[in-house]
Amino acid sequence: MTRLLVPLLAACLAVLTPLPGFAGPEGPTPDGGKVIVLFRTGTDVSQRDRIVRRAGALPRRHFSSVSATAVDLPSPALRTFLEQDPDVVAVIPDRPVQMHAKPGGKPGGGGSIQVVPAGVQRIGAAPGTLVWTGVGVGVAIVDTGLDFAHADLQPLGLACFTAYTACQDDNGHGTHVGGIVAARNNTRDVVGVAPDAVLHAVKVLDASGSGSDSTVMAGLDWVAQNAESLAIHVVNMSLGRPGTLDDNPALRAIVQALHAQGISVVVSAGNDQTTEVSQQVPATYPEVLAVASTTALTGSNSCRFLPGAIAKDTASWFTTDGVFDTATGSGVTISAPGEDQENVNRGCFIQTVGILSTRLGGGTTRMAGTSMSAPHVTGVVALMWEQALSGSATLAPEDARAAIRGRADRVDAAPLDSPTTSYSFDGEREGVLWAPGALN
Ligand SMILES: [Ca+2]
Ligand SMILES: [Ca+2]
Repeated sequence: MTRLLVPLLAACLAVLTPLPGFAGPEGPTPDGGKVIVLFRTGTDVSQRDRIVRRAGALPRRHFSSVSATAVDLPSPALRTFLEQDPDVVAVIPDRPVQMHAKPGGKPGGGGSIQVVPAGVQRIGAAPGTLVWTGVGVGVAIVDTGLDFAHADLQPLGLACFTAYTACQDDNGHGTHVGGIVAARNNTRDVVGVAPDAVLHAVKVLDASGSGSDSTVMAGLDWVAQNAESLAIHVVNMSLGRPGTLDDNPALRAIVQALHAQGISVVVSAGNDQTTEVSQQVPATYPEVLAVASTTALTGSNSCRFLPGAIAKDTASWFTTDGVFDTATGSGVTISAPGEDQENVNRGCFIQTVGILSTRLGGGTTRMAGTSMSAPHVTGVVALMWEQALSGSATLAPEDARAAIRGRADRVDAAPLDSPTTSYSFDGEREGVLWAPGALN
């Protein structure tokens, strides 16, 4: 993964090129035939089904937490029929959603010696340093699934959800994210932030790492219905799309329902450094903990135009950021490692060294992105939950946020400025996630 670096000298100004695979601000175009129909509150499933079919459309999925149904429109004209129904509030596009990571470096291999990843070390969660390990805390990984055969994730929670045909990961992203939260503390591969937490696969993204608002809503619906019986207290969503706070009121409503249930929803801020978190869904929702990316370690530097190496705790060149609004709860809650380090070569390109975690098929691999930042926070929330439960208490999502923000490391100093031309300081140095602080 490379990127042209900032020319600190005007003479070597270089053209910034977007990386393949990182969706631009507009993102993919919605499929016009796939929509989400929002109904008046209280319109039950049989009514919704009847209304959709009467209009000549096909219901794909009825949601439980909200009065909404995902629908296929065989012809665009049918949209008008639906909109005319007095029980229909709105018909909105079922917009595409993407995972927030790309491979960032060579596979890490597998093996007989357990590595403590740099991100886990940076946030103060290396094995043996904390009393809590996530025992008894369920975590929903809303992603591409989990690798049920991975030796370093055993045992996985058996209850799972898929918007496709199986809960098994067929991409690798969900398995990597899951390993950052809870790779086991044993003698192999890696170790996660909360190695004894119970991971549940909620597969809402396909083999290419893509889904849509309706697959995400279906996954969150399943979490809302099953959280109590499965002790799911934290949801990780390392995904999103460009959007606005109110462009899908039904998705927002499900997230609000989870928040009201006392579940912390942790979301990657996004991998588009040209946008703010307020332009990313679901990261912009005030109910979620949006997480931006920093480097865990100081990189190497062979570029003679750069005065020094890119230090640890620097804002990642790709991260979406945006100041936290204490009045609304919108904005980046905290930064956490989304890559090990950024090395700068002689051509002044940045080479991202990704986070080491579990790989689909076994062993380990590296990936980078805010997708990797969010699960560090998810793991810490799982640790905080175990601590709360040990005292017969619970942990309200806003209390989790306050503890994470209030006792972050290097507040007012980090994230350090990225030296890339596309970086602009968002006005707040919220600090880096610090597990020992959050745990008091
Ligand atoms: Ca391990
Ligand atoms: Ca910031």
